[in-house]
Amino acid sequence: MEATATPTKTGTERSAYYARIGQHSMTPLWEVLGALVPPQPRSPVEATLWRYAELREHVMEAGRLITAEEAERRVLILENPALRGHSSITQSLYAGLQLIMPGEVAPAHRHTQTALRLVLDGEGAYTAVDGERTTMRRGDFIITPAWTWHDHGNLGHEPVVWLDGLDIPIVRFLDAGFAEKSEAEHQAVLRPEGDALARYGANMVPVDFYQQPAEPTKVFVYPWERTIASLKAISAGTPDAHFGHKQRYINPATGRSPMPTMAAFSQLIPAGFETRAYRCTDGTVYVCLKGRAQASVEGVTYTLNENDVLVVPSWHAVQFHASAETVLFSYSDRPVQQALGLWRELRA
Ligand code: GTQ
Repeated sequence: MEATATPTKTGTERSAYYARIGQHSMTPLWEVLGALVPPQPRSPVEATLWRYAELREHVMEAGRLITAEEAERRVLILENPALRGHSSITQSLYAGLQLIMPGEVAPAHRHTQTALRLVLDGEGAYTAVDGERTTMRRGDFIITPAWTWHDHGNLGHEPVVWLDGLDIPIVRFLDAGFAEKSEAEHQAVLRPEGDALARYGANMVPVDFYQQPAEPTKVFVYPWERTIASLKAISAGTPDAHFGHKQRYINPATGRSPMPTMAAFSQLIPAGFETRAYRCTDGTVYVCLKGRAQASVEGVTYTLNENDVLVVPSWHAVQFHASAETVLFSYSDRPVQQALGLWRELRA
């Protein structure tokens, strides 16, 4: 029996053919199949460390170049070296350092992108979300859910810097971005500070409150003092081999991630402890809040000091070795991957 036809056309013939079908906006799958359907993730994202001690002066210089009002948001984007021009730290996530000087206001606006803030440097700023202000203290993890009005201000005497984490690339990918500016520079204060945390964040909710699973959290601030108290108490026990002592932030009303598009975590790694190699499909942005650690990403070592930012791409093996007791905050697109049945992890 004769085998099925096995054309052996030359490269020239094929190229001419590709050019002809290109005229019809077609292209051959066989040239790209391996890249389209890889045996495992091959992220173009580069593992990268941003050292706050080196960045701080540049962030402060932005404070002399442009006002918060002019800029609307005075932010230096942390752009992955492999994704320059895309305003992305991973394919799905955005990160930036926002600066607000004493007396300044970053005017009220809202958008369909969700934001998280992690306060890094300085005291006296507040952020307001839908009528409630919260004072920003170092290590506080604060959320601006999609389509909520928000403005930031600095009532203190020092420059204040925080990390912004947004799902900008996800919303851009879906072409689902809407935004509007408020007429008012800052929104009216409708509730006293601490109201949301008291109503929704004390293991209770209002008696007639039942939240839909996809709705964002009403608790929009996760104070550092609570995070560190929890981690410290837990650290009396045995650390997990891959994480040390790692907790996942939740919306207390649903048990789900506080934001539908981004997960956030805090972990304490005891002094001298080394975590075992771990991979997951959610590329993750880590921020060192306390201590000092060596991170090894696919065998390349990075030293993390306070306020340093490290991005670990999807499916890259990561290990941490804490020189001193270390606390890491991190965020990723895990809830998106889990909702789509895509998320995987591998523990060595
Ligand atoms: O604070 O509203 O870093 O809208 C990027 C876009 C911060 C904000 C960013 C934003 C904001």
